[in-house]
Amino acid sequence: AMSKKPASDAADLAAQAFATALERELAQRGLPGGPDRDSLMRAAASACREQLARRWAVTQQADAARGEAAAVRRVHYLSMEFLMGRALANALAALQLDAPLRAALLAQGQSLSDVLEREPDAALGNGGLGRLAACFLDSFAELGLPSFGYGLRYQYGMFAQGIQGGRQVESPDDWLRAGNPWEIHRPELRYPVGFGGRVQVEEGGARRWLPAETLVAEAYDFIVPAHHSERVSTLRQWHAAAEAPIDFKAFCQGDYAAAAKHRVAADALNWVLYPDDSTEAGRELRLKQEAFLVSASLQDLIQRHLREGGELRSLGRRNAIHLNDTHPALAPAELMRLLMDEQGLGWDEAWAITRQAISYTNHTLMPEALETWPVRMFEALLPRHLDIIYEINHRFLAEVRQRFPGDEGLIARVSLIDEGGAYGGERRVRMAALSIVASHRVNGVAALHSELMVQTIFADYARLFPERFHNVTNGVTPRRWLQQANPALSALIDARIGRGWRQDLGQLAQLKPLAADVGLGRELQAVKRANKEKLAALIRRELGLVVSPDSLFDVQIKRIHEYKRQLLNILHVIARYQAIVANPGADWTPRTVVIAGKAASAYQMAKSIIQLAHDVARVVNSDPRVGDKLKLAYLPNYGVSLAETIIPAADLSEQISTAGTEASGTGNMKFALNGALTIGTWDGANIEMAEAMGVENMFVFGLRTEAVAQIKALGYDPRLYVEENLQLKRVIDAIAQGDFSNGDTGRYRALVDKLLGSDPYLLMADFADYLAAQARVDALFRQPEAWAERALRNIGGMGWFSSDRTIAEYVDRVWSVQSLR
Ligand code: DL6
Repeated sequence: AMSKKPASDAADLAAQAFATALERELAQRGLPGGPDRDSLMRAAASACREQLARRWAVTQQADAARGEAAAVRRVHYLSMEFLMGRALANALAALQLDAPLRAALLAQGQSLSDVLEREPDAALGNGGLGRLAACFLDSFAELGLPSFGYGLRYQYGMFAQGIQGGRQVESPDDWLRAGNPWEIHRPELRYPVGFGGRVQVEEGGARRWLPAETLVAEAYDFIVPAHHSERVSTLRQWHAAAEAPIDFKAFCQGDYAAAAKHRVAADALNWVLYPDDSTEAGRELRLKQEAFLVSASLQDLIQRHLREGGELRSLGRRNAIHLNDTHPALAPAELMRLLMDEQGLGWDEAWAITRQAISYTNHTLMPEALETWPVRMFEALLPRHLDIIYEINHRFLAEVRQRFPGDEGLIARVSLIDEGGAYGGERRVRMAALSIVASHRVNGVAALHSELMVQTIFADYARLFPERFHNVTNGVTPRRWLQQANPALSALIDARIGRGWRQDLGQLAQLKPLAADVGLGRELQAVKRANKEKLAALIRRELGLVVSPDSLFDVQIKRIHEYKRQLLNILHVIARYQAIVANPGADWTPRTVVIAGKAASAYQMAKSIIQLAHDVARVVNSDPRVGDKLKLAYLPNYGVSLAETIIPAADLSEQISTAGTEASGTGNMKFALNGALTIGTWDGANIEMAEAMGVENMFVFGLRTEAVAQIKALGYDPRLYVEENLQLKRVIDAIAQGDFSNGDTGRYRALVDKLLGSDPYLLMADFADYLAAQARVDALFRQPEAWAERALRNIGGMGWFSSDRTIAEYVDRVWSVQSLR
């Protein structure tokens, strides 16, 4: 029964709240010359925050009041990453405060967009997995799903990327430096989280963990509003504090280091988001962070359940606990511990609750990204959890032995403990195995990924528990990725099919029959052109590089990873450059290639790719023979806000991972939604996108998954492809002989050797087909009407890729929540 306030009321409220907050800001900051943009941004955030807090209270009351009878099930989404980006524009749109605030700011002589720019990104995530979690929070709110997102309040988010001499340099992202105007501290929510110590066996055999160290988890709430109701969703982020901030005795004795010991331990835990999205840092601190997130979140959940009058028996029925990849995979062990050791349940009862509550999403097939932890680290940090994991394993393996007697190979493969074969004798806990065994549902994030998941990395488990494995294809929120990022395109769509797509993205299908409308195509081109001018201005500001908005904007933005094949893109740029230089008078389709992305700080090959991109850019961009025919722009410090400017300006979206390696991709969806055409492999969600929009509307190239496997099985030799293809040979030779590195032949030796040696991602094998697809791109771009028609067909086909649809599927197939709005 929640509804919007009439617009005039909202405007009055907003103006009042803003004026009050601004006064407070000015008083606090004492700015004699009037408010600066930071103060205005903070005042605007405060004005929103008050209303969000009110909506939060109403939402919580409504959820709690539904009670046992309504069988409401709350979803608890546990994730080490939430890549939220900025919040102000989203909050203003959701609260319908954008127009009144724009007016209030004008009165201060400021534009809304300039003020919005002052907000730092909340970059508490590495890439796709973290941004997906942020889109999900938006959909939780929009769908009215009773839910909590749970994460950590890192003091430093994803590192800031600078470029010096063409190389990536990392610096800390001090996003909380000026405070966070959005967070609401909840001092009443505090939970102890233990580490280390020993397990005591009590009379009657009960186990009790006596931790050596205890930290306290303090809650900070970040509120995410729905856009079409007064519902909100909550991201609860945990901050670690020492139980007693200083050891007073040690302090009085003058031993300040000892006095501050606990505080330092707590600070370390809050410190930093691990800047690696594919391989675990293998550091004790990371495991502590994971344990901290899980324990605090589950204690919070149990306490809420009991406070609302729930019985322990109904805990699993009333609460879904979702593991966003294996980072929170300690959850089953911790839930068992809390239910048995703290609440006094027996194993069977606790296990039934755990299995009923827990579900798990896998986000990658890369075997090196499957998280495992040394048993000795568990012994030292989490001895009681290790006990429980051993017991889960014991019972699970007994079951397997019963079903498959004598198959000890299977036992070794599925055991929750790797006995050391793969790790030089070190025994390790397999977190994915724990997640699967403890879950009632396991899902992949796109159709192909889910298929490969059960055929490859989880084949044994799929044989044991076929009913657990499902697919839920990812999606993105149309509120941020179309309405907010691309207001001009939104207005154009509104004018043709109405505004309903914001809530029901499927309505975009109404654009399909209009795709051949030349007038609409021209309007679309005009919108794109304006967005490209904005991006061109940004490129000029950032890089001092002038690019033409008339050129084809060809964009690849994502984490730098060999499997994502930014290197293939760069090889194409080099080939094109060489061809232009060889024949400058030919009728070239002008291109601006834009690349952005961060490399994990320890990932040398990815860093080398970044450097090569800069070296190639320097040569190409300064060659007078080339001019507007080709430019390469590497934009530094990629993040959510930068993506919001780049994506609406793209003509071409590069989604060129080796088939079978990209779990889904979500950038691919954002681009197509904004009218870019995709050049892509038959990988991840590209496949479902092609099917939804018509494969003829995508530039598909490259070996498919089966062919990749086959070629590898037959003994892939990349050199053969190079020897056969003169164009490719010239490209590789140019890199090897130092054409882009001032004659330094050593700089890219490792990179070239890998391409010619093993080339695990088959760049050499896909090069020719990629270039052929790029030639088709050129040809179509020269026919603006045909291009616009395809772009409209892309947009029209994207209705299914809303995160609202994704969440509705989770609700239906994974979380079994009956009472959605
Ligand atoms: O599911 C979200 C996103 C997918 O779209 C990407 O394809 C996938 O690479 C990404 N995975 C990660 C890191 N994975 N782990 N662990 O970000 O997830």
